Amino acid sequence: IPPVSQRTFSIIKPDAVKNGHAAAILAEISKAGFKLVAIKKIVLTKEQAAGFYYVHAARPFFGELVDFMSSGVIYPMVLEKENAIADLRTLMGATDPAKADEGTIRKMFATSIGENAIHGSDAEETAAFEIPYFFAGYELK
Ligand code: DGI
Repeated sequence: IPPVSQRTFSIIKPDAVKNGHAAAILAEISKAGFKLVAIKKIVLTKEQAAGFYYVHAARPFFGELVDFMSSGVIYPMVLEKENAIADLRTLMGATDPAKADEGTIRKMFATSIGENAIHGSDAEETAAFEIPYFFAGYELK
């Protein structure tokens, strides 16, 4: 039975870019067996960041999250491998870097619970919203 490949969506967040960790994070992702399907470099407006994180709109940290995600350059990307969604979550580590396992991207590169270096889709439905939020079909060959 051939492996079934799956796509997930990820972002290298502004703290990681500012701290010079973008290339090292891409290297960890590559080492873990992900194919880089698409990547771009952008700065989000507050409106674009709020739209991306609309599921968190009622949370007390929403304002901080939107300000942070629109505070600088990010690298949105689409990654592909077998079991990509769950495997990227494992590679990322816990939301709070203080609770993240050794060897995870957040343990190595995150700043705090709010500024935690990397985003990864948490389910197939989430990836199905997040990928087209940032990429058109012609960018996903
Ligand atoms: O899927 P995750 O990114 O691991 O975590 P999540 O979906 O629960 O939350 C989305 C983002 O919101 C998270 O990466 C950082 C931010 N966040 C979550 N909990 C807190 C938070 N930010 C602050 N300042 N405080 C929190 O408790």
